[in-house]
Amino acid sequence: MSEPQSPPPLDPEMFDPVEPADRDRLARHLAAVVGDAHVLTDPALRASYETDFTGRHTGRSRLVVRPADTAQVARTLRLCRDAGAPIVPQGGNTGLVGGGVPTGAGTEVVLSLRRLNALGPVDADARRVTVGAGAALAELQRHVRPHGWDFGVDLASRDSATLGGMIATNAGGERVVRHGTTRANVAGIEAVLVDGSVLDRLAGLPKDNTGYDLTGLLVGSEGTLAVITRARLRLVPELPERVTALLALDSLAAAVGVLTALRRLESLELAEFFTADGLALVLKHARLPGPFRTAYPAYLLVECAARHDPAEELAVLLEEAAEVRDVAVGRQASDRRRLAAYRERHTESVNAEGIPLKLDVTVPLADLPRFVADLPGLLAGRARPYVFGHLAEGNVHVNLLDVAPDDEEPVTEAVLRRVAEAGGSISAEHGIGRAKSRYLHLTRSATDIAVMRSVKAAFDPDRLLNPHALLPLPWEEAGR
Ligand code: 2HG
Ligand code: ZN
Repeated sequence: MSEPQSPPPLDPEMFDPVEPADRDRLARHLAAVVGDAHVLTDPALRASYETDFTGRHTGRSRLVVRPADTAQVARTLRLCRDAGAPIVPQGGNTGLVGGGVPTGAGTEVVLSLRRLNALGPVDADARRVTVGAGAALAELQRHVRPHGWDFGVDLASRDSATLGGMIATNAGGERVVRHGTTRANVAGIEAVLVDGSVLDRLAGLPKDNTGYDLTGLLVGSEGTLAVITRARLRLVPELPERVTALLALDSLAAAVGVLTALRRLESLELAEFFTADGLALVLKHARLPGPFRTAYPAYLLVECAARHDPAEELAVLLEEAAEVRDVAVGRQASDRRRLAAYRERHTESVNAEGIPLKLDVTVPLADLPRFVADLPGLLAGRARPYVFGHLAEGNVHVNLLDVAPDDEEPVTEAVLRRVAEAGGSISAEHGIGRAKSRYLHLTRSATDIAVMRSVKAAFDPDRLLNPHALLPLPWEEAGR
């Protein structure tokens, strides 16, 4: 095996430098398909597509193209493939692992799906709705809720996160405890392959045993296999009666204990944890009043939803839970939103302190309190940690501030190795993107990765679709 090398800024073998004449030719051809206004070559216009929400993952694209429909996406892909131009598909640009932004090479075309935002009629008979990849989650919620239906996945970034991006990353979010991840809520997909052909699995029949599940394969494929253009989504009944409670606890172990009891409630829809440090940061940056008179080491935000008011069953259960030190309850929508804000505003509050190193991981639930307690030792003063997340799935969002550039890799490796040793996953819900591809081997076996490589080669033999995301690059493998 060759000696470990440090990653070069761009892979010289993969991409030829782009001659200005070629750059112009591709832009001109694309403009003929999508219109001049939707091919962005000016650096100022491209900028917001080239940096992620945290500012950590940033790059430079060859151009940004914004097709309006599936046919335009198909023609765009064909033109890019003929020009040998790598493509980075992008939705609402709310990803946190650099999977939707270009590298620094200036060779990639950012393919924004945001204009594919049509929402089809709510099909109550089938409990389905067909949506464009570029529709934002909040737009879908506003579309289906008046009809008495809801989408089973919800996220703090609902106003910007697009459904195509959520599908491409198999987003999880806050309601997985009840409805599963995005994968469980997608019935069918339409996607464009790198050669411009359209893969139509949109029917999403409830029963259809005709071979490989191509829809399931594309969910979570992070734009590396095809470009998702439309999806047929499952709907769940919109439940009118809701109660939210913020529980104050002495420890995360106590939070796990209370969750075990809460899981007996069919109405349980949300179980989110955070700690005293994170709450202090939220109070500071979001300028919110504290939820309790004193601070507690750990907090659990729970929500129950049902046809009939679930407040009583939640209250009975909480009265029996000796671990609960204090409770704040919200029944009205405004009170429930106020309580949820203590958890949902963590991301922006961490961002307000600096550019975080984000490690979204799963650890087996029983190990979660010990994992969090071990973090300071693992970090050895190299970072200021904030942890919060989705307790029921053991999903911890490890947010690290003040990490020196030289410490980023050793710190990431130390945390992810600890996760792997615990039998967890190095990505719970944000995906692998560019940030974690070199660590994929920690929780996926060599056989897994070989199969994934074969799948990638079958869909995208020239490695043009999101080439820096998900699968480790050759130099990353050589460096192990
Ligand atoms: C959340 O659960 C998101 O709020 C973002 O997944 C997590 O900011 C993060 O690390
Ligand atoms: Zn999350």
